[in-house]
Amino acid sequence: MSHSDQNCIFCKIVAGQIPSKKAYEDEDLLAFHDINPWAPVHVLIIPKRHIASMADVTEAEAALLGRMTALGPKLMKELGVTNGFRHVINTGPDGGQEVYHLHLHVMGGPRPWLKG
Ligand code: DGP
Repeated sequence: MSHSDQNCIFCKIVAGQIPSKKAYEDEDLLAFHDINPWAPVHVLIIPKRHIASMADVTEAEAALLGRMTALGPKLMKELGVTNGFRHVINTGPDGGQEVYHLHLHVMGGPRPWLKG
């Protein structure tokens, strides 16, 4: 699995070649606000390393996935979300995935936006 994909939008965000509104960054993870939010607060948490989708995740990525998942509540709290939030990962064409760099959507804020 390659470290980065030169055609990948999110790898370009990791590299600073495309600007983003960052919410968190460390050695392995980056979180930034979604450009097309579905909720009042909508961040994407991604691994910096290029992993195309959940279909490519193995047990070797378990700790990374755990860190991504646990970062969601911390960011929601920091961003003022106090009444609950939603974690979503879209995978593949039938899963509605548009960007093929693994990302966890974390969405919160007042509920009218939530249909499903
Ligand atoms: P998905 O359908 O799960 O692959 O969602 C991809 C999300 O990525 C979608 O909600 C919009 C967001 N997105 C796409 N391009 C950019 C970008 O250049 N910047 C930011 N901040 N978000 C992006």
